[in-house]
Amino acid sequence: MGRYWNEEIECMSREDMKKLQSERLVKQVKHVYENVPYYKKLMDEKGVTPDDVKGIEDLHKLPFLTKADLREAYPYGLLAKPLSDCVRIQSTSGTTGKRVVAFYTQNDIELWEDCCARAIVAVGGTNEDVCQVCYGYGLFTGGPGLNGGSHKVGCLTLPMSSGNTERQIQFMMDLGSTILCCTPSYAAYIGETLKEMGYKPEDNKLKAGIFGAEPWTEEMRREIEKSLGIKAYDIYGLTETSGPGVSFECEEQTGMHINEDHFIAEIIDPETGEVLPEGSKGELVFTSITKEAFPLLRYRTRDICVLSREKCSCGRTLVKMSKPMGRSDDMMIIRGVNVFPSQIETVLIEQGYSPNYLIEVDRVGNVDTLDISVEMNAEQLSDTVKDIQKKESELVAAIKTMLGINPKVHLVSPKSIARSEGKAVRVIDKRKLH
Ligand code: DLL
Repeated sequence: MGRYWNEEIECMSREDMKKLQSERLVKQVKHVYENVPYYKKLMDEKGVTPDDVKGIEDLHKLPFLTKADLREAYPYGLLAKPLSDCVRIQSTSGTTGKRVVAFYTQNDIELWEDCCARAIVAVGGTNEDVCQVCYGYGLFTGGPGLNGGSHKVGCLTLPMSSGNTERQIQFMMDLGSTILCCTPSYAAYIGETLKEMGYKPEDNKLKAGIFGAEPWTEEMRREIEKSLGIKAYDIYGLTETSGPGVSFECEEQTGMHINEDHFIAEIIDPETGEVLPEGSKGELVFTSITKEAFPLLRYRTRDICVLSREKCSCGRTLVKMSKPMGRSDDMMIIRGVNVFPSQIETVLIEQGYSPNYLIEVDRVGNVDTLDISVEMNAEQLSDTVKDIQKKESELVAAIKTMLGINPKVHLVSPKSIARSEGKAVRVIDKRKLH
């Protein structure tokens, strides 16, 4: 098996890719206009017709779709195919607002799984591999997406779903899993549990991990790589555009290649909606050009990142997105300062702490408070109260340097912060509850 799943597409010249995207976009806009009254209305209000879109250079003429539109159109309002053509739904956990329900035709599933197959091959996966999928199965897209990709590549697939960590480890050891797919926070937890069970990183057969579905830092990548003895790769996606596999990392590990034959990416200013030049940091917007049942045009992801067309050593020409630096709606404004949880995570790991922490934001009187609980490691447990206070002050100083605001830091005992088997909850913002 080669280095690519689909070399023709993954290494296509820019000119050919633009042509392919343009053809598909023109067709898709027509399909949506004719079959989705909700989007037709948005286009009519903006005075755009399918005839105005002749190629990707006209993409900016189309209206945006947001999560609010998804809520309003819930559940069937953005469906572009009759239900008789749809074979599956997937959905988000719905922790914020109404859940998102996405629909798939059989062809949509094929293309989605194909995207996941590209991600698996990009980390060195072949039909010789044993691929352990411990993303959740069910409504969440992580399990079904990577499961489908793994089948396509021909890996022996372990459809573990999330949870039951000791059983995960037993299968990993007994069957010799070589590729691990789960959230980065769960990967860190598996690493921690392996160590507790007396295993060394070289005791497992894992070579690569495909970790995504939540933000994670470079520092956390290094931690996971060390504890599992693997290379850790990022994968990105969202339910609205299919699930995992919208973009994936290659051996260079410097950002994720976007599957541009299926998704056109734009970066916009989240405040004004203006399209920003390549290389700018802003909100990622996706247009699905091949999806049949649930084809969102110019969908605002709220994820903040940067796109890069710098030549990649892997030979792929697909544009790369940086790790999302947070979501425009996850960004906390604390005492007027923009704070992303990833900034705090970077400091914690740099200072030698584990990625187990909880950020609590509240407002007392008119003043925002920022409390960060961080687990001590086992060695620190024997420290005196004075030592612990000193370490807390050091962390306060380091975080103050990073953010410009003073937090309260509490070092808590190991294992006292709940571990996550899926997406980790890192922030509790009590201000929203008042
Ligand atoms: O999390 C799909 C997925 C499953 C991606 C498995 C990767 C692996 P949703 O539950 O709809 O879908 O959440 C989508 O999660 O808008 C991002 O904010 C965040 N996200 C996804 N991947 C990453 C990543 C899946 N690699 C939302 N880094 C997205 C940072 C990510 N954030």
